[in-house]
Amino acid sequence: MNSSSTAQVLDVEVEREELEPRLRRTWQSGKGIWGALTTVDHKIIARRYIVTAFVFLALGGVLALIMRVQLAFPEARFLSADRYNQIFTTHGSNMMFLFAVPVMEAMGVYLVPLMVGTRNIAFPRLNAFSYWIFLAGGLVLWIAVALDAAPDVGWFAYVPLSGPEYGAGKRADIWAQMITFTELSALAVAVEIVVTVFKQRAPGMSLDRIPVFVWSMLVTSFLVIIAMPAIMFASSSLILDRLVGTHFYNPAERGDVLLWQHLFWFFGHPEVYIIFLPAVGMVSAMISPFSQRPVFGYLALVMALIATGLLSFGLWVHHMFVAGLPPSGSSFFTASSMAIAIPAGTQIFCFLATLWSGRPIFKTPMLFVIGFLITFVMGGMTGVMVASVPLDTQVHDTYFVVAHFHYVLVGGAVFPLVGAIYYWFPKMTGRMMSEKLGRIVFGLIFAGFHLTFFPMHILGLAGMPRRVYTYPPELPWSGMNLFVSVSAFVLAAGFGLFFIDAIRSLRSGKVAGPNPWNCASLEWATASPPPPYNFARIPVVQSRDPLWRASSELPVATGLRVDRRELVVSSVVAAEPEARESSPADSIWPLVAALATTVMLIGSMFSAWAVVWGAVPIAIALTCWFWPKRTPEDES
Ligand code: HEM
Ligand SMILES: [Cu+2]
Repeated sequence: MNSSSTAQVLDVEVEREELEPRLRRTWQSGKGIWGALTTVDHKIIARRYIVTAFVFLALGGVLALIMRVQLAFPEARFLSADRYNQIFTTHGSNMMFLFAVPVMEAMGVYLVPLMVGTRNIAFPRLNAFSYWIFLAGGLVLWIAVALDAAPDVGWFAYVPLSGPEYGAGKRADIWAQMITFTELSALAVAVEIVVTVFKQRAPGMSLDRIPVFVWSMLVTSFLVIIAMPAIMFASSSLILDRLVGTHFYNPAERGDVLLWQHLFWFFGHPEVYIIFLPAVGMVSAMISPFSQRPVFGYLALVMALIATGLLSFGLWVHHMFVAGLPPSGSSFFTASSMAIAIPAGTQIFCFLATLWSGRPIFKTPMLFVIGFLITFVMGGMTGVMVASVPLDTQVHDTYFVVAHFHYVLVGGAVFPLVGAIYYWFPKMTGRMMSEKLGRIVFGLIFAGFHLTFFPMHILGLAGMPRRVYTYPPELPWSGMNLFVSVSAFVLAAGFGLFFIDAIRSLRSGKVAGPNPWNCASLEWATASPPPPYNFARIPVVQSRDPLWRASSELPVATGLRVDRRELVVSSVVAAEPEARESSPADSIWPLVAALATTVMLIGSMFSAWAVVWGAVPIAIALTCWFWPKRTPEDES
């Protein structure tokens, strides 16, 4: 990045008070709009990702409220059947693909480099690219909503409904291409996180000293890498069926409808762990400082994360119990679905043991941890219930299932996430959120959630099917539906207050020091918010809880250049420093490449030739992106 590479300046050569200003000059992103478009700082990109994902949460929440208004009374005419189909499809797809997965990845993009003590994420330009692609995918879906052309095929878009025979217009193509956008961006982030964790850890952070949150992001990233190609293949082959007349899913031409379900759920079940495992990591991070002890059972937790990851690929067929399976298949997938309760239970016991043997302080993040424990266990129980074929046959496609998966998704991931925002907000912004409002937010969200979703179990057992836009007054469902709808507004009020608190605290929150909660992991060893170079000197790790164990000051490593962006590359297992590597400078090409990719992907909904002609600008952008910079890459 610097042309005068002959005259190296190492950090040991500059005066103490000169070090930080010089590092800042080297690492700071540009000013103004140009700086914003070219930055490769993982913190800036992650903040964008998080804010965008929360905007999608709010939009998806508005859709949920609209559905609940429609369902409050029998035979309501607030929405047409067609609009209702678009809305529940967009709600589900948006929540899964534009909110839950990206927000978890984004927390990883922000926190993993800080937690492992490095100066930027691996492949920072790819990181910039992934954000732009994600944004484009989100815009595609929401513009379709505004144009009354949103997908109406459900979040799992089963064929033949989504195929060329029944799915008219471009609705299913929009769904399929939104998948391609978001999975592309998720895959990019997963690769960055794996490489950051394996090769950029601070000296001394051997595998058994990695924070549990970092482990959880590592396992999640592997799940993404293994699961997402299945859905990208599914969505692309669906477009091929629709656009150029292939027959992947057309039984009349020897295609296979069930192939769709297998491909979708081979991705779709691990997907819920892609959302849940980072949440386990967040809970592990939060529960330790607020119990004033290291988390109980580090090894058990890490093993449980890995076991959950592996098992999650062996149970996708439980989503297809009513599709007609051979009995041996049903038994196998019932058993494996129930088996995953073992690692999940292990995690819960570790958390309970941490609480039991610690001295808990009930600050807002901790309240959400408690909310998570209660709610997730309830969702897990109904999960074990629907893993059994006879029961699932009864409740399949009823509101019992809607209740079950919101318990695990909201209880298992959104509660920890909101707690995590309260917890890491001071690190990300330098200011605390309000403890007083935090308690009200928790109360509204927790009570609102259970009042909304618990009755759905009963509605489901009483036979109310999911994905219906209305129901006749003779059926015994109306009172309960009204109750659910009113409760949904309590829940929404909780989220509204949460947003207000976050925006208000940005400007007027209490100023937080570097480590306001007295935590042990490395992200708290630097300023809040962290400077562009993260750490003035790279910390050296000697234990699992570096900030609690270090006697006086954290030991540091030196020897990196300050006149160009450099970071330490370390060995996979022991994290011994191996080399210095230059870290890429800011660049506009990731944005240009993302725009070119967007044009190609949108064009390919209309003509297969878009892939051919669209490849040209992408190739040009990538060539400029990777143009050699004539700096020696690595120095040992
Ligand atoms: C904020 C409160 C929420 C409310 C009130 C709510 C409400 C609903 C309702 C009523 C349905 C069923 C629609 C139908 O079957 O006719 C539904 C479906 C769904 N929701 Fe939510 N939801 C909320 C949050 C979330 C979150 C946070 C997620 C994911 C992280 C999520 C994921 C889904 C999915 C995947 C579906 C299935 C869509 C489909 O059937 O294709 N929801 N939601
Ligand atoms: Cu599943």
